[in-house]
Amino acid sequence: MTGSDPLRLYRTVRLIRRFEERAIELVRAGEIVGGIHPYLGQEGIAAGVCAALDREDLVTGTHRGHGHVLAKGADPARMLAELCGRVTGLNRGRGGSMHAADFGVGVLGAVAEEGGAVNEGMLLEAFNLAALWRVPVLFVCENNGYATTMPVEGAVAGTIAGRATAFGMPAAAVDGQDPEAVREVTAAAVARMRAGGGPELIEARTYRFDAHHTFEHQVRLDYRPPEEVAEGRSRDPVDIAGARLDPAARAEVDAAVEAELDAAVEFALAGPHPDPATALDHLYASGLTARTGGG
Ligand SMILES: Cc1ncc(C[n+]2csc(CCOP(=O)(O)OP(=O)(O)O)c2C)c(N)n1
Repeated sequence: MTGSDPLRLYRTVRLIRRFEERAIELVRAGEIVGGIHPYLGQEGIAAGVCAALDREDLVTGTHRGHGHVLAKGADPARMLAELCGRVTGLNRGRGGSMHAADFGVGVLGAVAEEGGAVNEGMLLEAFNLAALWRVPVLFVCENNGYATTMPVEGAVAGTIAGRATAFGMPAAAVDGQDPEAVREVTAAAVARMRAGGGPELIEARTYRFDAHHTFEHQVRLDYRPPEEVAEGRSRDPVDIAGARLDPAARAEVDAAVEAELDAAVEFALAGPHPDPATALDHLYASGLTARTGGG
């Protein structure tokens, strides 16, 4: 489905927003161990990109990846159970926040190894081979201005788009706070790829509304001036998408999302934790078994 659908886009950004807020509550309650990297503020990108993809298209995400999994169509209840480490989770509670996968909706999994960050040589190697072999892969850079506490200006020489164009790949920049704009630019790139085109890059400019990681809620790092945070938060993808709906339709979506998440929290917390005796299960592909004793 690639046509414009304001209701669907709003529903997705609202679902991700409230999912993340619920997940933060569950971190505080000790139900999600280890914390999360909240996607708050960046919802418009996952929503816009995935609205331009088919179910069969494959996506892979990052450590800040809950929004990608939800926007691609995974069940929020099973995703939340995964974050809570329950056997009812998408990956039996073994992937958790940073490794959630759902092959059924084309989510290969989040990858928390930062090999794709724009200053890694690995990214340039991937760009080179993708361009050389004309692989139909869309690279989406969610430029939120920071890597943890490091501002992009202090770490990135040249431009992000320039890294792609150096390999002959088309590159587009888009306002990542506007899910419809993201959907449009993605749909155009995907159409070129389906017609035989090679890889492309989209740099979606955005702002991380919350902490790099929930651990930051306990320690003040003070790397972003309050005026900058206020300015960043003033362009909220939920409001931008919501303003395109009739207020009654918006309220209806909000209520439906809330009911879905109430049920998701209940489902997540009702699931059992994995039996410690099964800790070594699923570590090896079939044919190999984990060694549990000496020798
Ligand atoms: C290979 C590797 N080195 C270091 C880390 C630790 N780490 C986790 S998130 C992060 C910063 C990522 O910044 P960015 O790619 O800009 O994504 P953002 O957090 O802004 O979404 C780092 C260094 C990691 N996950 N993997």
